[in-house]
Amino acid sequence: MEGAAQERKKRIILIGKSTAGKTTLCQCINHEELKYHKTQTVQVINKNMIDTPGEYLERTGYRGALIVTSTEADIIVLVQDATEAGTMFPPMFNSMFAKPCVGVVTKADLASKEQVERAKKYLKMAGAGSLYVTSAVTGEGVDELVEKLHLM
Ligand SMILES: Nc1nc2c(ncn2[C@@H]2O[C@H](COP(=O)(O)OP(=O)(O)OP(=O)(O)O)[C@@H](O)[C@H]2O)c(=O)[nH]1
Ligand SMILES: [Mg+2]
Repeated sequence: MEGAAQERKKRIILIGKSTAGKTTLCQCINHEELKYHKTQTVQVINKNMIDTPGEYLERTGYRGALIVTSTEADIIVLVQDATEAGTMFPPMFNSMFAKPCVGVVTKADLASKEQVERAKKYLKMAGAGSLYVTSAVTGEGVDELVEKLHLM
């Protein structure tokens, strides 16, 4: 896509704690090799995905940076690792942004049904509307996410 069509593509911002799987999800969406590297700073990927470091969520002092960075996005994507007991998202976290907010559960390949349900519950409490259950390893749920969020 070029020009105007490119500009019409939605832009998402991925928010979630460290190792939640934000960068890996971007790699999977882009059909890249899954390669672990810690995200140190905000990265715009493929012009339509804003990848953030987990610290932006984990450290309350970074909340301002998160809000400012999110102004560049159309949709807020909250990323929750299914294998993680607990969440960094406070209740109604979505209200910080005043933008549509969706939830993505990652690492479904490693998780039990109960763990996936728990992750969905955390995302709902955080204020996510639509929920997507994904695995970057098996590709589960990723095409649906790309299609529904108009990422390609
Ligand atoms: N099995 C499995 N592993 C995953 C999946 N997604 C991510 N991982 C692994 O989880 C680890 C952390 O993933 P990242 O994508 O780097 O996490 P991140 O959210 O970008 O973390 P920060 O950059 O620190 O904020 C890596 O070792 C990934 O390989 C998944 O769907 N399945
Ligand atoms: Mg990362």
